[in-house]
Amino acid sequence: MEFSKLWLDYRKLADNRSRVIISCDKTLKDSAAFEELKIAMASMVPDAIVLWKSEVFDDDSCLIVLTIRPELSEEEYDIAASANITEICAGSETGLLYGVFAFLRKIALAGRFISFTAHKKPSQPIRMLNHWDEADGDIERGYSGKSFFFVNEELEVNERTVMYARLMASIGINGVVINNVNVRRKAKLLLSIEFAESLTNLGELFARYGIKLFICPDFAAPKTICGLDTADPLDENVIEWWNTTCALIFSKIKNLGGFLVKADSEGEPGPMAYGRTHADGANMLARAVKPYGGIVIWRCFVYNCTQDWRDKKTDRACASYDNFIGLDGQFDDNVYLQAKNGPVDFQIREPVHPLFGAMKNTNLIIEFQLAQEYTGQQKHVCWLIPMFKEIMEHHTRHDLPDDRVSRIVCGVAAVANTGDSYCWTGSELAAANLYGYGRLLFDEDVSCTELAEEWTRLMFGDDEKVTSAVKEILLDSKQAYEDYTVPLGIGWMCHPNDHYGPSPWGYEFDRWGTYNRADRDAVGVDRSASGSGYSEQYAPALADVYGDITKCPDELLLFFHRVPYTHRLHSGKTVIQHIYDTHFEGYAKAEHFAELWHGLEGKIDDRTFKNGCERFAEQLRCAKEWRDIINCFFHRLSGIDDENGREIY
Ligand code: BDP
Repeated sequence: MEFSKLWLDYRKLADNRSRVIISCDKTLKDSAAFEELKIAMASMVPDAIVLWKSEVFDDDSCLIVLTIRPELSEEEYDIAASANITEICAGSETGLLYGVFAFLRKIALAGRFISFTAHKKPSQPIRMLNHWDEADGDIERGYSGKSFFFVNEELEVNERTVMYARLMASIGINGVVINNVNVRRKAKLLLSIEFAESLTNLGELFARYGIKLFICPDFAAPKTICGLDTADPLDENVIEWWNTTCALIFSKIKNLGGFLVKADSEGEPGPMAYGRTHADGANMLARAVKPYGGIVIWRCFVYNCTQDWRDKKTDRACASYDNFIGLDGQFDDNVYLQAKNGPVDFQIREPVHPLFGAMKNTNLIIEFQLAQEYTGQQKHVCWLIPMFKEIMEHHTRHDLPDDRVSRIVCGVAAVANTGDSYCWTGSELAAANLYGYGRLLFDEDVSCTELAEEWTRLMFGDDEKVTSAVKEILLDSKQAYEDYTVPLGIGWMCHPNDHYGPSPWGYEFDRWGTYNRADRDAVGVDRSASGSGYSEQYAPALADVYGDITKCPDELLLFFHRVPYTHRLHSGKTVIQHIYDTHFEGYAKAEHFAELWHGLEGKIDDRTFKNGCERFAEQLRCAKEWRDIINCFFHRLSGIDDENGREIY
């Protein structure tokens, strides 16, 4: 089984020692924190012997003291380091592990043992990854190979899952959902005795690394597993079945955190089939898991996916809010509603989901997508962290002293981008998304530039040319992708089904409710008060900005308004000229990225270099296709030429 260690490939430090002494209470000798230090020291100071406590301490020794301090909270750590003595204190073994990873990161970046202090506790309490893995090994929207959790229909615990747990703990992930929200085929049996043992083993591994295990159960399990003729959440037999099942699985799988549920959405079963509400469904499950400290995360991605494109009054963007706003305050305290970052579906540009500014009495989690379904499928480099940061810092105008999304949510989840590919994420550069995501949730103050630099150096070492090229690529990649793909927030100009490459009419006459409404006169969807009314779902101060064509930010103009091609943006350009310019510019940026990458030959390992070359070649091919098809589409519809006389094919 071959796989890369990504950012945990500890390199040799510049200063060697003959002894590394790890001093800690005997009970911590078996902890993951202690083990990680041993693994790291063996590579970073290969000539040293690593000892547990020791009487001998001289100039050539390095002492690392690990202490649990009950006055610190569980995930909080405190580090005081000098070149020879480091003390890491934390509130629990998990906190110690986070402290150890922070210490290792710092010395790896410095290349030697250094003096520093650090005191941190995570910015977000719930920091989750949602895997969309199927029990048969496929991954929905997976661009990194097959599942490494499910191999030959069995749930694995092996070297790879151990490495996975280390990687996740190193970036502070504390909850992992291992199976797809669409619960298909054999995954329906995850609640049955068949999987109990392997779930227990995986749960134990995760627990060692501070990660709670979650599964997506089949909401219809009382029918599919038990053979009842209903899954009605208010039916006594159904309630009884869930209570008994939860008693069983939680007693076996000690580290089970609870369930993630996609209900009444895109064909998944849910309470509405029985005339019940989402609150009825979520609360019934929440009560079944409550005695074991479990939680239920219930997704808000609910809309009519059989819409009629001729019906201009129905707007998919409105659906998620409309389905849930009336239920505010009706959910039990161990229910969390998980809403996607935008109202539609992980497009490169969407406004922030209106529920974050509106639901006042409900626990909320925001969901991002690391798997680059709509953002280049890990063939295009698209570093999403600047976008995540911007969304977390967005002011909802909720009537709270601090109205930012980061203060409103109780946690964050992201659809994972991993698989069994050698480098975990298909492309090495896509691993920067995974890394940046975890680090940002743990420490919201870290800047994107710092993160890009940190990740690049941990992955590729200290060559300045490599650092500066990779950093530049990462930091500019999201804007480039937005520029050569879909303009001004309109979204959905990709191929139906696989969601890759341009197809401007692809979704236009389809049932999914994802329209651009482009014709010869105008483009965009009117979502103002006089249109679909979507803009009114925001707090008044924001509704006023989004709903008013003169105030709406340029980058969201076509999401909120339908305008003629000659409409002038705040930037001073017309919509049509903006489309042409950004498409040419975006492609030129992609060309520049490829050149930068090619300049790194011999400076990064061959395998990574070649993988990058192949992917940049595909990014260029596809970016050109986007540029030409989108420009040509709007050129033909509008009949307006490019002011700069460039040829539009
Ligand atoms: C969409 C994906 C689909 C997922 C769905 C979801 O295309 O495969 O099942 O989201 O989030 O983006 O449930």
